[in-house]
Amino acid sequence: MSRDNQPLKPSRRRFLTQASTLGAGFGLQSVLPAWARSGEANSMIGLQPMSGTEFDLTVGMAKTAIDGRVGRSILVNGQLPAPLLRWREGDEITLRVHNNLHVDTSIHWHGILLPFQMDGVPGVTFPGIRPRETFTYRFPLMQAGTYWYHSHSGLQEQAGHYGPIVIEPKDADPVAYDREYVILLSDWTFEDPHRVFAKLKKMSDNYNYQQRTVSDFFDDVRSDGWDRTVDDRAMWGQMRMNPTDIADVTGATYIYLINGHGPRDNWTGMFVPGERVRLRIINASAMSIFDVRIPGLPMTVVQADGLNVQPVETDEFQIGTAETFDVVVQPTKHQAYSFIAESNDRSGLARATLTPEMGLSVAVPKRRARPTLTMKDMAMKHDMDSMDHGAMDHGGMDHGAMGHHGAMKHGAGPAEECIDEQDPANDFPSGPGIVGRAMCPTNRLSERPLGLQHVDHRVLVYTDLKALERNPDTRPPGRELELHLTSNMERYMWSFDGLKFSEVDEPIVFHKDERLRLTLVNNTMMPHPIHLHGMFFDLVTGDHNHKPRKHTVVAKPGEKLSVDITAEAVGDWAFHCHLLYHMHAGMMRIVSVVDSEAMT
Ligand SMILES: [Cu+2]
Repeated sequence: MSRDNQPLKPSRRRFLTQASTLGAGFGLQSVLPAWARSGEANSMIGLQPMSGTEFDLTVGMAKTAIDGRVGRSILVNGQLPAPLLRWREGDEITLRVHNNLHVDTSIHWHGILLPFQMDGVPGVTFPGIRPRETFTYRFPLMQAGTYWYHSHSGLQEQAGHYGPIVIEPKDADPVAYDREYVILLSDWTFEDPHRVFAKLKKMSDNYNYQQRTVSDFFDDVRSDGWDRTVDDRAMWGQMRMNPTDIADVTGATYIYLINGHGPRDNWTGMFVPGERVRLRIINASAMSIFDVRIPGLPMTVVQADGLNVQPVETDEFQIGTAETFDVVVQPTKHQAYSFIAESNDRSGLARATLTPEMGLSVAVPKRRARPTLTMKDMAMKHDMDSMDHGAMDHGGMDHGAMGHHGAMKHGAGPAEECIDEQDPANDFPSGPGIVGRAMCPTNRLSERPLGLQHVDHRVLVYTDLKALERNPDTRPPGRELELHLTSNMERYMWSFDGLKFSEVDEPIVFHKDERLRLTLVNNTMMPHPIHLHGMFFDLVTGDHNHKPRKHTVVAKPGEKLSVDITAEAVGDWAFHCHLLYHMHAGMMRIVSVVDSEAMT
């Protein structure tokens, strides 16, 4: 099939039909930027980005068609997602951001190394952009790769204020490919994001429609036996937790989008069999962690968070909120493939199609069984598969008392892996913001993510990632900082060390040019994608010179992981969980990189 001989564009035709049924006055046709439109002739030859060194971006609000319904969203230059910005490493760029909203806005350039005044976090690095005002960002590009941008004001990101960035390398790209697509994942709700947050505050498992039922109970009995099932149930009940509590906000309210297209809109990218197709996959969602696969097509991961990694082939990977992964696929057959991004709690999925010809049909796999948390996710000694229930004392296992009871250690296994609470060195903060402590946190970087432990194909784990280039700083860390991820889930309180952002006066201080190790201990039952602005994390995977370097790292439940950081960039930087409502609830800090020599 020739590139010029593109058949009709069913997806676009349907889109226009929807637009006319929804009312002609909304200007819906222009809402999707060209790069995000599906099955277009021009998508055969690549994306239509905004490129160059000078950009004007206008933030506004308008009605938008999403998966056949009308919602109100925040648009940049009238588009959802916001325009693809295509930059070149080494250029200095200027971006004038005009605010047409009635409230303040901002743009943060996620993963971009720049002077902190250009980082775009209101109250941390600049005052924000007032209505009708313009803020001019200007910075040099010192890196290449796939990144994204989004509002750092209130809950605007949930309402559509996000877009992709591709920075072309100034030297030859080590990744070979014939065609590329940006695949930007997001979660859309027709509810007002503030209402979503208010509902979470009122009842944190509001969107968890997947709680286990009586029939689940009898299924469990059939597979696990009566005693085990009753034990398991009683235990979860006494902990006042829910083993299906994987995500706070779920497919009960979300539609999962790819390039602004819902599953019905079915974003479609074309290929010629035999081509190497690079997919730049960005998780621009507010609250969702996705499991990504293309059934029948292996994916070679070549980049993570914008930086090249040694190519590694896999069949599925998990992408945390704000992470990016670039993969290369090479479909050789004349057939269509489904690109599937399933939310990690299995409450919904985003789907797109890769095809050599419009109209080829391909099955969308059914959603898989929802995962359930195990005792390992609580950082207890054993998971349910190996636990000796007979020896456990369930009586004292109140969630509120988690970690303050000898029974939590179960008496088995090497004690040194668990925390000795008698040791004053293991002091743990207390207060209303903390319920629960991981008593036996473990490094889980080589483990498959929750929900993918038992799938019968290859799954990427963090320790598979190795930087393509030697790490720029291989000094051993001079000091270590430990930070606890904490929560009181029932009250929807999320924090570091038990204190929410508004309760903390002091920043976390890094000293300029020091190499330090930051250790994160996740005392909560949820995975948290933790993001530091302005600097990369070198993930401590055991590799010496080729640690994967990331701007966002997902800490699994009950996990203790470390990252090494070179504190190069003087200034104040936001450091937070990238689940939007967790950040909003207070899981955030400021990191100040201080040049003490300059001060003396
Ligand atoms: Cu979080």
